[in-house]
Amino acid sequence: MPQDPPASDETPAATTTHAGYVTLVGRPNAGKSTLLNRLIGEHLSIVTAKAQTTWQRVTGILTTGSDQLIFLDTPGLLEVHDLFQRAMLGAALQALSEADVVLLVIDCMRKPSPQETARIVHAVEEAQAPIHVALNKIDEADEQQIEAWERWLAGHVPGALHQVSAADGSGVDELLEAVRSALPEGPFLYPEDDIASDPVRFFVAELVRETIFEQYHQEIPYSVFCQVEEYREAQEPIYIQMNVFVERKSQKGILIGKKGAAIRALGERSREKIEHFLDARVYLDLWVRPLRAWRKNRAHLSQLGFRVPEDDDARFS
Ligand SMILES: Nc1nc2c(ncn2[C@@H]2O[C@H](COP(=O)(O)OP(=O)(O)OP(=O)(O)O)[C@@H](O)[C@H]2O)c(=O)[nH]1
Ligand SMILES: [Mg+2]
Repeated sequence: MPQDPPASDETPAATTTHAGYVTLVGRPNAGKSTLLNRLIGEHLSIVTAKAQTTWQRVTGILTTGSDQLIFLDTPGLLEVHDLFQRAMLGAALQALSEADVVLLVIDCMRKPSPQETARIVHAVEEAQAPIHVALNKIDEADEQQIEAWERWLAGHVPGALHQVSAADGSGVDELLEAVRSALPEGPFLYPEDDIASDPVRFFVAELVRETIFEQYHQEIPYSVFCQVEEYREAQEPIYIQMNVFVERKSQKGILIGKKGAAIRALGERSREKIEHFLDARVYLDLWVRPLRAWRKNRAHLSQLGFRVPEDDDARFS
């Protein structure tokens, strides 16, 4: 007759957990934010067809079983032409320095030209962590384009390659498994149910900025910064007053449009997105305010929450 195992007063061994920062870096428009959203399963980081959409780090957290992956979406690795772009590049390089795993995202549709690859080489040199490469947009790229990148990467980037489409999800599960297995051992850094660490105000302002990228053209999306001024949650609908800062007075007129039509459309579309995100009714009050040449002004940038690296730091030039 089988015997019961002897009773033991030893506590069962605790499960070993793995946790770490996975930093998504790459050129502007490579699909980093789309990939972050795909990995997390939520529209956390704003996505548009225009380059330089992401301006600050966005954290997305995925806890599965005994693993916690903290993804850091970053601004694109760009050529710097003003103080604000120094802050953007600084944010990307800072997140890169904090990585336990680097996830380099490549847009296969573009050629691996010297202009395209210079910043990537630089980032790879800075990286202190294992690198995984997501060759993105394979839903649209052809074999030749993918092979051109595979050849270039083989000579320049010491990391495993994964062909993915952040847009339709193909290859993303395999990529996730590979990144998971590269995580260091350690305790969870966030509660298991958390998917984000940024405040709700940040996401709300980002949704307005995303809509500005969709509805306006030329320099306008790049001249506008949104910041929540007031957020009254106890009210029904939730009252949100948002400052929409423009660089020049003349841009105020463009933003508002003929008889206010443009800003009304912006307000309506943004409100719909915010209501979907919060799952609550919202009254959105947009205030367009000039903040002269904020992209070039250290004090304004600091007031808006951006950190500009010091002038003498060659990595940011
Ligand atoms: N066809 C295709 N398009 C994609 C894919 N991933 C992203 N895109 C598109 O590429 C564009 C840029 O995507 P984003 O996710 O905003 O790119 P990003 O790297 O975050 O860009 P920045 O924030 O500007 O650095 C958008 O129009 C996306 O819809 C993909 O796998 N396939
Ligand atoms: Mg982005």
